[in-house]
Amino acid sequence: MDNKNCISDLAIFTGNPLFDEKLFVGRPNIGNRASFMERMNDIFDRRWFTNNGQYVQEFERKLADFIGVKHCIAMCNATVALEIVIRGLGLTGEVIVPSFTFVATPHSLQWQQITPVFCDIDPETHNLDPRRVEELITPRTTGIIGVHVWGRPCSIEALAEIAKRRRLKLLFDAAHAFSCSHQGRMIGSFGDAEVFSFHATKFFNTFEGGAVTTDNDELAAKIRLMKNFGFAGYDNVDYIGTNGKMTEVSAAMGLSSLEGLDGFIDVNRRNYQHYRQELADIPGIKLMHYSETEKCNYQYIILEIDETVTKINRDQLVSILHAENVLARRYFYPGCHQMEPYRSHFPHARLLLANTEQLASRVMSLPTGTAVSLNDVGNICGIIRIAVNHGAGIRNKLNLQG
Ligand code: T4K
Repeated sequence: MDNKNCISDLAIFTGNPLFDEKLFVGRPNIGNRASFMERMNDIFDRRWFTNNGQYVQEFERKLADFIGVKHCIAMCNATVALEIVIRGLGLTGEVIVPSFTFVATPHSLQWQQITPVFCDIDPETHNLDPRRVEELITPRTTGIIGVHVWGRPCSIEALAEIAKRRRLKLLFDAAHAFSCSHQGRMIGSFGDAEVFSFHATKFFNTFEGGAVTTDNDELAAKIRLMKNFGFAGYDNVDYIGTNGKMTEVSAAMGLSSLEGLDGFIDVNRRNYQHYRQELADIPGIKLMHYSETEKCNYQYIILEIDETVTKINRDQLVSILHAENVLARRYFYPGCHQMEPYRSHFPHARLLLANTEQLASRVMSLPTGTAVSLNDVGNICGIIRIAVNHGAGIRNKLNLQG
């Protein structure tokens, strides 16, 4: 379908949004509704709601098989999963992380008095730059957390080589990367462990939820205890623990999402390809590329705006889209190092994070998923095309800050 000319300049910037309903980044996908309702009835009938119930166990088995890993431990969310695996791995002192990530990544360290040391990214991949990682290692460093930003794998081999040589633990925050592969092997099977998020805004969700995957038997056993207060049987606590358990309702949603997985990815891929086609010839707008040889979930539609070409900057474009009910987002803005407590702890961090700062000022995310149609994609691209064509003129018309 060719929507390139489907909206005219006159259709937008009228004061009345082009879209009647708001189009969100992060609108949840809903898997097999009927099977979810069946499982819900079963949960009520059996009155077993949490604490390692049968749906959690089934969900864990299915995920471990899907990823090809020995252990999958389902959790209440990825943030708690990160906190637990960080503790399970025995990380202390300093851990190297990107600043270009969701703030949960450094918070999961800081929460337990471990210092996140922010490392710059490669501007092409948006992921940790291994050369910069090496420079930040000190005698206090105990680990590296790579984030597979947008579901695109980090430089896994380079990070693994550094971690091995410098005797550091290697953990991956795979919150964005469920159902993605690296060199034919599923994300979730690399490093000492990986952590997924199944938050409602992820293309694959369990309402709230997360999981740790690992091939390390000892670590898996420890994490299982830690997510259940450290209980190793009735009346017997072996470790300090917390409550990281996934509920049966979330697991039921996860099983229904698994049934819908291929459909979600098909829709995401279709939307992505349509965005690519529609945006291809707009100067200064670069759509982030997904590998054609690996498995991808296509859940993020990421644009980089080169304002020296577009004559309109990222924030102005986001405002224009918002005025038309397209709720584009600035992820990850302004970069974790600019958020508290990190801004106060490391006031000069930005001097070492030039690529992060630059990317955070030019990246935006557009709506996709099953709530977004091809026609919507065409119209969103139409708004972007017109905004870029008009450049500064539109700035005046909308009375936007110059
Ligand atoms: N590591 C990384 C790299 C991550 O990206 C994340 C989470 C984590 C770790 C931690 O994972 P979890 O502990 O959350 O499992 C959202 C999510 O809350 C967060 O899970 C996600 N990353 C992050 C990138 O995005 P916000 O602050 O953008 O959420 P919010 O409430 O603004 O929602 C985004 C949009 O989604 C809204 O405009 C509306 C739409 N929405 C949201 C919800 C919850 C819906 O349409 N329906 C919904 O139910 O953080």
